[in-house]
Amino acid sequence: MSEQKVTVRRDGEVGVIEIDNPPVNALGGAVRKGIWDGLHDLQGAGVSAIVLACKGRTFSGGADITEFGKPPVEPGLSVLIDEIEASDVPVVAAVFGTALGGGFEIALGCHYRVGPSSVKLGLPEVKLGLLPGAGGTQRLPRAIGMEAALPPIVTGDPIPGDEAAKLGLLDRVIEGDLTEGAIAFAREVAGKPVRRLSRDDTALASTKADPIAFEEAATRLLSRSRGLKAPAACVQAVRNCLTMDFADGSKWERETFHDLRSGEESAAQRHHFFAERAALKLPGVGKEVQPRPVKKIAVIGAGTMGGGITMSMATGGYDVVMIDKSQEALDRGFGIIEKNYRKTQARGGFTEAEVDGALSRISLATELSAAADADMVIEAVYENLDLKKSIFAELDKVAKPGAVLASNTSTLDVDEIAAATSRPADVMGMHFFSPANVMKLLENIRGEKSSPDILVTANTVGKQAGKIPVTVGVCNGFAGNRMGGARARQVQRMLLEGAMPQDVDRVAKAFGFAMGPLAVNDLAGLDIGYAVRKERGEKSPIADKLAEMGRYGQKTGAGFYLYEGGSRTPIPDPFVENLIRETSAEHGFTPREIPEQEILDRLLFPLINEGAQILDEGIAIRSSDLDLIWVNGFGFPLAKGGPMFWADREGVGNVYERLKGYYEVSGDPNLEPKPLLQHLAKTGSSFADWSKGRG
Ligand code: 3H9
Repeated sequence: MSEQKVTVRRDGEVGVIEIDNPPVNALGGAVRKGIWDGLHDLQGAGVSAIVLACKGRTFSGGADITEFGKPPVEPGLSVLIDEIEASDVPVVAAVFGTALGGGFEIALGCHYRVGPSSVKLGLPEVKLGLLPGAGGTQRLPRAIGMEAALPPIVTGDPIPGDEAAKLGLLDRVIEGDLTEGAIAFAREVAGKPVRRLSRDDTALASTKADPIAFEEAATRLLSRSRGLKAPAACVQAVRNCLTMDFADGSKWERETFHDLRSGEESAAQRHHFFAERAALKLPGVGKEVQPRPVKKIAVIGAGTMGGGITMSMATGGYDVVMIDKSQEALDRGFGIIEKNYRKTQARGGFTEAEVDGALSRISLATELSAAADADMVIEAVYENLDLKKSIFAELDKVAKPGAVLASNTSTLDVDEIAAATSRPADVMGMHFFSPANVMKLLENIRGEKSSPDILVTANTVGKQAGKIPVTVGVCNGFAGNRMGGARARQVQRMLLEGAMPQDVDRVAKAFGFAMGPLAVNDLAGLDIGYAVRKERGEKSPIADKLAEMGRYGQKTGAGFYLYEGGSRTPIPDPFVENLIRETSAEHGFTPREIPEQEILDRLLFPLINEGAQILDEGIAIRSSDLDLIWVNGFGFPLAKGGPMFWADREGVGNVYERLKGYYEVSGDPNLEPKPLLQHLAKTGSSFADWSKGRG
């Protein structure tokens, strides 16, 4: 088996070990064994240098994540890398595409690295809730210094090839035939003494002499790490270079890697890695379905959503024409876009050239006819079915054949919108979340007649624009907001039963949400929810009363909480507490103190229960899609993986039993367990099991 994944050959005095393990040359057991054997065979044959090369589209995506949790297979990656580094003949890594995680660590164990300027070298383990576990935190600081090594290790963002060359990580930039170039390089370095990073502390000297700048950078990086364990472990691993030698630092790294790998946070983050990739697979849509080519996108509406969408698309490299009826609205919208870009630039999120480039790709127009040459149109006017239908009828006349016509509706029936055109197969929903230039989630809505290739196109465009696309079907609120609606009803019910807003929000925050649901309501504006309920004929006694009093939340200085002097800090308000008690009495409740566990359950179970129903109805394809939606669009803590993943870890049977208990005691129909939840509980199954094989 190892022969198939790794081949060994000679080119004169130079030995070549070549990995061939599609799709990303992950370093599974067979690959590691193949390299190990190849190294020893070539050393035994007396070669003067060795090139480590890879076939396919990329050098290596690192350790095989699918092997995690399975019994270890020798040789381990660290042992293999140490063995490569110990070689007396120089080993040259021929890197291209991406060298990530263990892939980069193996390249750091080699004595030289050569490759094109387009290569990306990175240690993204932190994004999987891990730290690099095969010497990366010890060798990278010894290669480029602790301060330069810290950000890529803590953020997981890769180092581009040209920067790697400047840092001395790439010993030669080779733009032509890489293997040939690497063999030629290997001939040049053959016979010269090798530099082993593990034994060279020179680059650590400046931080050892003065660690202040390092510590400041660490504090800055950790302030953005959402309290996750892995970034803090990454910092500590690098910091260990100050006090530990390579062997002890590596031991600490390896042990911490194993601790993190067996923890819940990493399990949740690995779940997300695979969920993001699964979400791009649509049932019945094979690999042969190609996206339509998209270069130019028209965005209709220069308001908050239109502006945010325009930014995302321009950042993604698309030419964007933003269309609005009034020049004034366009100028205002463009002004905000420019300000947002410059603000991000000032924080180091974009370079000046990137901002200039993005702004130069945006044009403005007051006529819908400006959408005529667009490959995709995204309508983002306010939520009104008649208005949207009239725009789509108009678009039908001006848009070129084959253009994807998408509505950024958050509630309306995409099929009705599609019916306003003569080409419903080209129509779908693309539901962005506010602020659209920041929020990662993109709920792509598959209309009844949407053709498969427009769904693939929307996924491709979404990814290119830095979004996490998830495809769902048409229903009221689609997946995310529909689950949120179920939770909102339960929150209001808990207030009627005796909980105060601060009680509910405290429990939500302790679970890991950045904000509690009532503080979120205040942020979004209580008038918004009120208007939606009115249109649907729904009621929410307490929220309705507050909205009717003009207490819209943060923007009016009062909602469920008070906000003093323009501050965003919610202050519990005795007036609201009284109002809640009165309303509770009006509805015949006897207030009680609700235990924190019950509050938490009743915050999470409605999401899970409604999620189960959404899956059962076929609105969402698989449970991991709902996790992506809630983590990336609704602030569900990443460390907990999402509501459906959390339910699986908690045990669907437990969730069902507790939910049933609350339902029986309260008689609240919103708490009645849905059939799929009951079915999984009764069969001892999980949402993940149920989702297997679905697309
Ligand atoms: C690590 O290295 C630990 C070490 O420090 C210590 C060890 C002791 N394993 O993303 P794509 C699959 S941890 C297994 O669509 P792209 C992926 O699921 C690892 N499978 O392609 C997908 O499968 P499917 C640190 C992997 O071209 C297919 O390959 N490394 C792995 O858009 C194609 O993937 C990382 O975190 C893997 N390591 O992007 C890097 N990687 O077709 C993770 C990918 O069934 N990988 N797959 O859906 C990536 O970032 C991207 O995959 C990469 C290619 C940039 C490489």
